[in-house]
Amino acid sequence: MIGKVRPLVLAAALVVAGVATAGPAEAATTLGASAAAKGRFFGAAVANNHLGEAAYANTLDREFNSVTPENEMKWDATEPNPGQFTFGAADNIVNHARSHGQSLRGHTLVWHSQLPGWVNQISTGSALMTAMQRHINGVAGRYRGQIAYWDVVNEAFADGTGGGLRSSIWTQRLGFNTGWIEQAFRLARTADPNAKLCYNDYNTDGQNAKSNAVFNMVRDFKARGVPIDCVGFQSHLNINGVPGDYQANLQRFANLGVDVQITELDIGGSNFTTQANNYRTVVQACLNVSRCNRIVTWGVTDKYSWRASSTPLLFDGNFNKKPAYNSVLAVLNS
Ligand code: G2I
Repeated sequence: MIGKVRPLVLAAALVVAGVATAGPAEAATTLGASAAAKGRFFGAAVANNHLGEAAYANTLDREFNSVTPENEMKWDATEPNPGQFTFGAADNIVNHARSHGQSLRGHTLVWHSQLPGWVNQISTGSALMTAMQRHINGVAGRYRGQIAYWDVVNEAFADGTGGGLRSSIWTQRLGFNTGWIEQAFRLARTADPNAKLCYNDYNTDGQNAKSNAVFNMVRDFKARGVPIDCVGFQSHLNINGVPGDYQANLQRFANLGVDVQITELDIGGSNFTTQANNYRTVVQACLNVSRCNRIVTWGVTDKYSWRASSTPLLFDGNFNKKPAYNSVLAVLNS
């Protein structure tokens, strides 16, 4: 009798002491819980207009412990007219996440896309800088203390072999150097001192001219004390597409002293077995890099993916778990 009671008493004591007692035999059964057991978050991009759909919200809240608003915190959504902020949709996602204990990634403060027309019409660098300051103060200030990681600047670098910044309103008015990016990070730190600040981009998932250019910027920022804490790797991948040096690339950024995160993961593919293997590779790479502390898929279900026709996510259009879901859960529990 006593022999049967003792383990329970011991387990209870460990729980009170805050010691995890789950062993391999009690592997967690959701992405978020399994990632948490590895000291990570597993998240999804969320669209406010789907939160009212029970299957969508139930899947989100059961499986994911991190939320990124897919569009609702972007400039066109939050400041459609100069100095007039609209936060209804973003607030709704933030409230949903907070009430379900989900950590938030803010996306995104400064980007060349999804800008309201008035920003694209700003004709001088000083006016654009003033607008950027007001915008960062307005949006990052609104959610001060509630955002774990902000994508401060998104997709500033050009594709191809040049290794330079992309031509956009930002570079056209403020120059083809990283000074305005630096300024955005400094403003974001002031607006929300407790948020970790990220640079986020795509086609940076292996070592190439673009990721090298980002690497050089981050190294420079760290050397000069510019407040950058994290680099986001979007990882919009295809069926053939996990670069062989994916993990090594994450690791070289981590070695600069920043967190690294997979921020917009989706892997296109109609062959679900190949897709599952590619997902496994990405998640295992992240787990192998101690500073890779969050993985976010760019959506919950194939049904609402920005590239739905390539069925790139972990849940199908009926919210059923796909083979890729099972491979991800298995790696997280391994
Ligand atoms: O393009 C995929 C992602 C690449 N990295 C940055 C992300 O912010 C970006 O997300 C996508 C959203 O998933 C789409 O939902 O960004 C697109 C716009 O660049 C979003 O598409 C837009 C449509 O183009 C608009 O017509 C629509 O009004 O979504 C808007 C809101 O539903």
